[in-house]
Amino acid sequence: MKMVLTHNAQRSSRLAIAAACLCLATAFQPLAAQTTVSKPLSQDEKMKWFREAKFGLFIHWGLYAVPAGTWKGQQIQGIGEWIMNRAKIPVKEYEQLAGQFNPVKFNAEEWVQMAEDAGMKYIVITSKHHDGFAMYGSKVTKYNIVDATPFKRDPLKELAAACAKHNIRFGFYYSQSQDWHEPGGAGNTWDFPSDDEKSKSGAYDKYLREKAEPQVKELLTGYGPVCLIWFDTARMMNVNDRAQRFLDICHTLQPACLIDGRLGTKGDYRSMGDNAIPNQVVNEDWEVPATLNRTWGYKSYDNDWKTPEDLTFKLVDIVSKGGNYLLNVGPTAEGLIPQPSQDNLRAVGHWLKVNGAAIYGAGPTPFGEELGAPDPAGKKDKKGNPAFSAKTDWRCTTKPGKLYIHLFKWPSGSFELPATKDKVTKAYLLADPQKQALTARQNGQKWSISLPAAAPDKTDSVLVLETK
Ligand code: FHN
Repeated sequence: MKMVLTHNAQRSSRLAIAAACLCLATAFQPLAAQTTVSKPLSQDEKMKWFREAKFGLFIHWGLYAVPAGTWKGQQIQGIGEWIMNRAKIPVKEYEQLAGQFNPVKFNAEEWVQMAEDAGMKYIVITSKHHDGFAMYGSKVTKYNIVDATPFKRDPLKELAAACAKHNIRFGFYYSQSQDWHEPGGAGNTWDFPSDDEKSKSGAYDKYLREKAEPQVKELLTGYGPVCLIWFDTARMMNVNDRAQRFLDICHTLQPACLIDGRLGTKGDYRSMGDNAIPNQVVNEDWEVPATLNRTWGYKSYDNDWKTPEDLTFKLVDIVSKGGNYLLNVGPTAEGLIPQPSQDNLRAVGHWLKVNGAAIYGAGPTPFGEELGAPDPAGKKDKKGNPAFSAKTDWRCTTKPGKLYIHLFKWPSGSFELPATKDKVTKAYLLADPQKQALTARQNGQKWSISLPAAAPDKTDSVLVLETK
C-alpha cells in the first residue's frame, strides 16, 4: 500500500475555498448560523462557545485499536496509540492492520449521545494520529479508512452529522508534524532517516505540502463547521513559515475554527500538558487534555479507571482555575467505547444535570487559598519544581453576582467563606429546587453560612451565594 498523492497544493486550495463557502452557508443550520459571518469575529466572539462549553470529549481512534497494546504476543509499554513507535513496527507491517480494521459496531449516534449524557459540549476526534492513517475518506492518500479497510465508511462524516443533530460542536485532532507512515514525516526513524535529515533534505516540507496541508484543507471543507483543530507535538514546526501555513489555511477556510496550543505558533488558547492540571488560576483561555485510564488509544488491559468522583473533582478544579477539560475515550477496533469509560462519564453527566449552572460559562475562583500552597519546607517535586500541597475540601466557580462553592467535604454546621468585599445577599443549595434560603452571617469581611446536617450530593454539593 503506497501513498498516492492526487492533488497539488494550489488546486486543492482553490477547491477548498469554494467548498468551504458552500459548507458554511448550508450545513448544520444551528451551528452554521453562528459560523457564517460577514465581518471577522473578534477574539472574544471566537472564544465565546469555548468559554461556555468547559467540558469536551476527546476521542483517540485509529488502527492502533486493533493490536490494543499487544504486538506479536508481547504487551508493549506506554500509551496505546504509540504502539507502532514503541515496538518499532515497520510501515509495511503496520499497514496490514488496515485490512483487519472493521468497526461494524460503530454508531455515531450512540457516541454523540454518550457525550451529551456526560454533559460534554464538544467533541475532538483523531482524524490522523502519528501513525499517519486517515480516519476519514481522504483523497490525498489511499491510506485512509474508506479506501484501505473493509469498513469502507467515513466515521467522521457520520459523527459530524450526529454532532450537528445534537448541537454538539465538532473538531479534529490532526498530527501535523509526526507521521510515521511517510518517509518525510517526523518521528519514524526506524524505517526512515533522522528527522534532522528529513528537514534538511526537503522531505519534511514535501510531506507537509503534499499530505498534511491538503488533508487539513479536506477536513475544513468536507465536514461542515469545525469548532477547532487540535494540532499536536509541534516538532520542527517552528522553522520558516511551517506552522504559519497551517494557521493561514485554517483562517482562510474557517475563520471561526479555533486552533489549540500545540501547532508550533500561537493558537487561540493554551494547551496544558497531558493530564497536567495547573495548581493555580491561569488567567487566559486554556484546556487540559486528559485520560480516563492511562492511555489515549485503546489498550485491552488498561483498567486503571479514574472514578466518577475523581473526574467530577477534576472538572470542577479545572473550571475553578479558569480552564476547560477535554476528557478522552479510546474506542475499540469494533467501534465501541469501553463500558467503564461510558459509565464513569455518564456519572459525571448525572452530577452536571443538577449542577451544570456552576460549570458551563463559569469563571475562576476569586479566592485561591482553597487550592493549596507551595510546600512550606521548600520540597521539590519529581521535576525539580517547588512541590505544591493541594487542598481538596472545596472549590469556587463564579458568574456575575454568584459564587458557586463546591463542597467536596461537607462541613459540619457551617461553611466559612474567606474574606471578600462582596456582600452575600442570598445563600441556597443548587440541588434545592425551592432555593430555600440558608442563614448567612457576616463578621467583617467574612461570612458564615449555616448548612443542613446532610450533604445533598455525596461527591460535590454546590452552595450558591448571590452577591452584590
Ligand atoms: O503523542 C501524543 C499522544 O499520543 C496523545 O495524542 C496526546 C494527547 O494530548 N498528545 C501527544 C503527547 O502529548
